[in-house]
Amino acid sequence: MTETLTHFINGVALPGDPVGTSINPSNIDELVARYPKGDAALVDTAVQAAQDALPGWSSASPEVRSDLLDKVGATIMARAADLGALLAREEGKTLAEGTGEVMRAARIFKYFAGEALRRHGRTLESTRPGIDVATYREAVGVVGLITPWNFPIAIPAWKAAPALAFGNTIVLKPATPTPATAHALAAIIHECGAPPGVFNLVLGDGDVGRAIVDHPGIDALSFTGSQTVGARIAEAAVRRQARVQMEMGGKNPLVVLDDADLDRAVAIALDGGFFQTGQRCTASSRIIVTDGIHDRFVAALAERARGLKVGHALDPATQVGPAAHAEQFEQNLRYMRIAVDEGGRVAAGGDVLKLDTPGYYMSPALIADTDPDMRINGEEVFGPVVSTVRVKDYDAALDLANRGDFGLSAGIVTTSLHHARHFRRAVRAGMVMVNLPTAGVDYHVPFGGSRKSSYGPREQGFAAVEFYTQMKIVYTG
Ligand code: UN1
Repeated sequence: MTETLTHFINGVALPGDPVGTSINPSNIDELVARYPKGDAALVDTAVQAAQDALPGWSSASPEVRSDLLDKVGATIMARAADLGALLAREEGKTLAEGTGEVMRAARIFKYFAGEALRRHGRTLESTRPGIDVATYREAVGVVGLITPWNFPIAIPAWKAAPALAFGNTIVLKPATPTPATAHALAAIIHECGAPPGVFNLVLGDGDVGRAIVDHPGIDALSFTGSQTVGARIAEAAVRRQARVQMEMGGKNPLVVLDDADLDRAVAIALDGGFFQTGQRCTASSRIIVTDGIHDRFVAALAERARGLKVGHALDPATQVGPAAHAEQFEQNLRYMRIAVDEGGRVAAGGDVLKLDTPGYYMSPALIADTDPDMRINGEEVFGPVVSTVRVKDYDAALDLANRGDFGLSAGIVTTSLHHARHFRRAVRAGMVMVNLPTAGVDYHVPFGGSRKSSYGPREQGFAAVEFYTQMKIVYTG
């Protein structure tokens, strides 16, 4: 079934010439949706609608906002099976991963339904007698959300839910490869009674994103995507003093020490490296292994990687789906060639797979015996391609973990309390995972990295209020 999508502007589903196509990466002969592509003029209309809706929405009772978010969460949850299947068809993650992501999106809305009611201001004692001092948290204004294809419902949810909870209005531009999932979310938000203009969706390509970034009516920008695009957005935002928050790439190290439980270490690496086809900014893409466990670990991980069932996202037996789109697929294969040319040894996978349906399938790849300076250890691949580096001890592992431009998530697998505690403090990353995969985070906990991975206040959980509100300080005499 091919859906025809619309924009959503000022409470109206706005059709257009459906020139864009969303393709099922598990079967590229299948069209998931056709969609219209917006332009700068349409972004301007959407921003205008969001500006007009702002006074009403930001001053509405928090109960009104909470009720909307709760209803959106419940509706997503009730339709999790269908939405999960749509997501798996459009993005290529497995049905279980797709449904899990939909449930995450639902729970994010429910969490922020609670946050909307919470009191985020403070009262302070004045140094002057008879004066009251209080801080309030007010909406920032119209927020522009630019979201990636790898979490096509959870990331729009984790930006939109706090934005709405705290009284902002929204213009969302979802990633080009996954418009149908974002459209389904927008339709639910409207169906649940969002007032016209509170939540606007503009579909399209990079020019829509740029029009949002450069629009003087957008007060804040939240972006998740590549570092290159993010750097440009930050510059443009700072130039016109718009608030900006960005989540970008990672080259997340997973350190495996000699004293680790081997089976556990392998299971953690398998999950962090290959699940969701490695298409997570938090993926464990470089594994740093100490000498004493190295050979056993690499052999066991290679064997498990070879055993993973790659297939159509909707086949319940599939463990690893296809790459989400052609460009990503080519990038995975390009990095395979780069790694081999630089001297890496392919311990498993990396082959293009011809299955029953034509899709972007490759076998999960483990590239062993790599040198820390190889490009495969510095650049984000965003696919099921994992490298290993051998080091002599913990100190060398930590040193390597701290190299590179990124600093999103870092993991360690060890039974040593001493090393786990030291790593937690000394590793340069926004998130540290001890005996857990670097990817896979809770929906109610702050999220974000350091260095080139993130910029601006943290997303999610109790931290989301920082970005989506501005503080007003009131003295009363
Ligand atoms: C996760 O690891 O559960 O785009 C979430 C991404 C991240 C989210 C990862 N912003 O991959």
